[in-house]
Amino acid sequence: MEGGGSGRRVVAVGAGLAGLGAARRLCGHGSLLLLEAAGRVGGRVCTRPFASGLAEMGAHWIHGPSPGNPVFQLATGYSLLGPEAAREENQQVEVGGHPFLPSVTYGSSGKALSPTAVSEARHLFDTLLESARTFQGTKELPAPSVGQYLRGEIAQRVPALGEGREDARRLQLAVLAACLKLECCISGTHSMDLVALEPFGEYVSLPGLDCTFPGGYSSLPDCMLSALPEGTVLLNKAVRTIQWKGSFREEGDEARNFPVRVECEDGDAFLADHVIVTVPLGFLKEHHQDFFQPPLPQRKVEAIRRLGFGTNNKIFLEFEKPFWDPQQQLLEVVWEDESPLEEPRTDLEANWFKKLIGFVVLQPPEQHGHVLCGFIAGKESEYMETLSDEEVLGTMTRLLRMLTGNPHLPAPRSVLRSRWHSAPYTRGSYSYVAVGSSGDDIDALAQPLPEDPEDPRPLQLLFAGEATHRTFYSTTHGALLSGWREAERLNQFFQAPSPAPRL
Ligand code: 6YU
Repeated sequence: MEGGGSGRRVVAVGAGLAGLGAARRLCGHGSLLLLEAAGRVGGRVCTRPFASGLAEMGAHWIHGPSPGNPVFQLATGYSLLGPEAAREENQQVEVGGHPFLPSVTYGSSGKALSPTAVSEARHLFDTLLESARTFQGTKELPAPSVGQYLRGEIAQRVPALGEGREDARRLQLAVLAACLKLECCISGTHSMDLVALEPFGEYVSLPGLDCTFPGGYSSLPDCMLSALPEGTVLLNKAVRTIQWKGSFREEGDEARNFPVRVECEDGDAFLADHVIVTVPLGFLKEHHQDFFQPPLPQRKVEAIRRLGFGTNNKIFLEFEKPFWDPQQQLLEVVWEDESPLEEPRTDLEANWFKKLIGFVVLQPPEQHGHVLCGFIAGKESEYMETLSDEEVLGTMTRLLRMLTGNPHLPAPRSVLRSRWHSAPYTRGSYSYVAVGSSGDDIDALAQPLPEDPEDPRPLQLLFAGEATHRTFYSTTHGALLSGWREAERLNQFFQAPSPAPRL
């Protein structure tokens, strides 16, 4: 191999957007191998055929498709986006992470709710949520978590809700409870009471009207894979352990020794100078003690433990015919007897489906058929993963019959759902900054090892993945940027003049 870093061996673990992005930027420097546990690339970007179209089991939208978003730029470069996404007006829209979709809100009593009442409560929620983003650097916080802060603010406003009318007030509270569930899906958490208030504003929303990939989100990792030299990625190669700070020699080559040895579950082993670890935080939480030998330093372990990693799943339902109006793109659900000021129900078996926030209508129907995509977060979502397809389909049918007030509503033709919590190499959906953690933990997670800058064998372990990006965590663009960041770190190291040998 030619160029800086010549002869250096780099192994990346995980072929999601972080791993693929890193690999692309490292091409041409030394030898590079990307090891992926699954039989496909993309990780939490995963498109599957469903009905007459496609279903996104993981990432759905490009959040903030605008020139500052590298996923948007890359997808545009590969011509993967539709004409709408390319329109400049759409790239300038500020949606603050909540794109507007024409919607109908079903109440649990089987009637569509008044749009005015719903939007009044939503407007209040959005205002409070905006204020929850203003506490960065504040020492005296009104509450430790976003959920507690929001509920405190809502409690203060109860007398004014619904202009003093009891039934109107109840409805406002019920819509606010539904808003909290939506926020759980967005943050990928069981409860907003788990999400830290002080750093909440550190997450950055980019401008742009969220868009999807007409040919599926997986078209992006597939293009990224094609751009790599053949043989760079090894699929079905789950890594069992990463030994670092070692001195490993290859048979027949006594002259060289490598500080890192990556051992796979199938017994294969690879020696390397540098390993970029991009496995999800959920996997690290479960396996870090045995995955790294010697174990990670305490600061890194604390960051892994403290940062949050929750579950957000999707339930796709295919219908013979739509029961919704053609212009409706979002069917929301409000449980009219709920309030954010009351303790949530804990009996998962009886109540899991009440955490579902509603359904996005997949567009356009000519491509997808008549498909709804439901979103559900938290422990209820993890419970849903334990049920059979028949049980989920049966529960969804009963729920929709209740919401529409139509006991004869035909059952969906088929169902498909994600199960991110059970996925052994993911163990959840995405990261959030949990109570007790902060953006400093994200930086600590991203810190390469060994920590000592004077170590003669630096950058043995580098860390990328969405959970290592301080302002774009939980997104595809955060993942991609983190991969580029670590590749750049190595490229700079390769280009730097070698230090004089220490005497
Ligand atoms: C986005 C969106 N989106 C919905 C759902 C999910 C996610 N995201 P990867 O996991 O991809 O790769 C790691 C690889 O490592 C993987 O292939 C493993 O198999 C492999 N591996 C693990 N262990 C291994 C081992 N031992 N050996 C070898 N290999 C191993 N993001 O931009 N738009 O609409 C959504 C959504 C259901 C599950 C999403 C979305 C998140 C992204 O999918 C995710 O961040 C990246 O794909 C991760 O890439 P990676 O490379 O890091 O890991 C204030 C505040 C709020 C904060 N949140 C607001 C933003 C909301 C996020 N949006 C979510 C919404 C949806 C619907």
